[in-house]
Amino acid sequence: MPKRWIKRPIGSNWGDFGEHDQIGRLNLITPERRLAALGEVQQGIAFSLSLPLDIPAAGLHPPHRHPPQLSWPKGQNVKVGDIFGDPSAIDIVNDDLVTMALQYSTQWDSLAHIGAYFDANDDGVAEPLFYNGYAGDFTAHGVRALGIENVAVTCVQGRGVLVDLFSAYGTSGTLVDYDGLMSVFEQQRVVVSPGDILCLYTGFGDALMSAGKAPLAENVESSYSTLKGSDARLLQWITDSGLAAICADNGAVENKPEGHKSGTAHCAPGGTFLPLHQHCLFKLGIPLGELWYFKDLAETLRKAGRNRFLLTAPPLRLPGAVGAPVMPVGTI
Ligand code: UVW
Repeated sequence: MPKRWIKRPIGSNWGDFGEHDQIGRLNLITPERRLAALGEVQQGIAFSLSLPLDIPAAGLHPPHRHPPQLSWPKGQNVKVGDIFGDPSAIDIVNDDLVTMALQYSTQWDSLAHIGAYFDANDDGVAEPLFYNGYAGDFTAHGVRALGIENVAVTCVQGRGVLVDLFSAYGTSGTLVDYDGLMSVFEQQRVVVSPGDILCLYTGFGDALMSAGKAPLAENVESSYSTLKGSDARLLQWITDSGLAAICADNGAVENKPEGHKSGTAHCAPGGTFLPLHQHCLFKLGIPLGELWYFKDLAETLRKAGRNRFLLTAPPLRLPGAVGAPVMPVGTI
């Protein structure tokens, strides 16, 4: 079989975890690091870090990302006797069906979510590629490589490190660059080690939860902090830190470009709209979690003067999907 690439993107780790690797930096969550993460459990208290999957309400996503719609194709409270054949049976059954955009609410982006045009075979023509040089090939059953099932079987269980950007930046709409993140690390005595999962509590998840089913007010999203994806020092720190994954309670971890909703946005230097997505998903194989919910965990950790916990967050093991809902659990 010919090699998928002979030239890799500058700053990428393609091939470092093996020619056929499909889980990227999740490889860094070793048994030893998982055991260390278990050592963070001191009180036996568990927190759901998921929004209800029908939140956010309308207004955040483009129309193709639609909320869950439940239906009951066989009807409701169906007599089992009508299916199995003996009408004297007392049993009643309900089954349901859901259609939803897999990246509507609390989710992981797989490494097949964002790719880039890159000339990996060095023939002078850029081809559309994803992490480790995989092509975005689809079959009738979904994407051929890098699907979310690869993330699911790792179990995504390791040490979560929560950074409380909400305490630091509130609703000032700060774009957090390298210096901004490091100053919060210093204030909150945050240390990120290889294999850790960085969890960014911005407060936007709380706003979504409070809004419930009401449409979001116009500028709510931009009043919470996000990482400044175009900051080269921040991206270099992500490379150097060895973190395994990043998740946030906002819609994209990094800032989306102005005008993205109206289709009038301009891309950042380097030709990308989402530099942090490029850096993490495409170059380094770092999955991104979005629209998580950290309020209760964050308040408890803050009171206890802690920021580390055991995180267990496997996405749905849905073969061929490029993203999937997740029900993350934080245990302290
Ligand atoms: C895009 O909006 C393109 O991606 P994400 O949902 O990961 O922010």
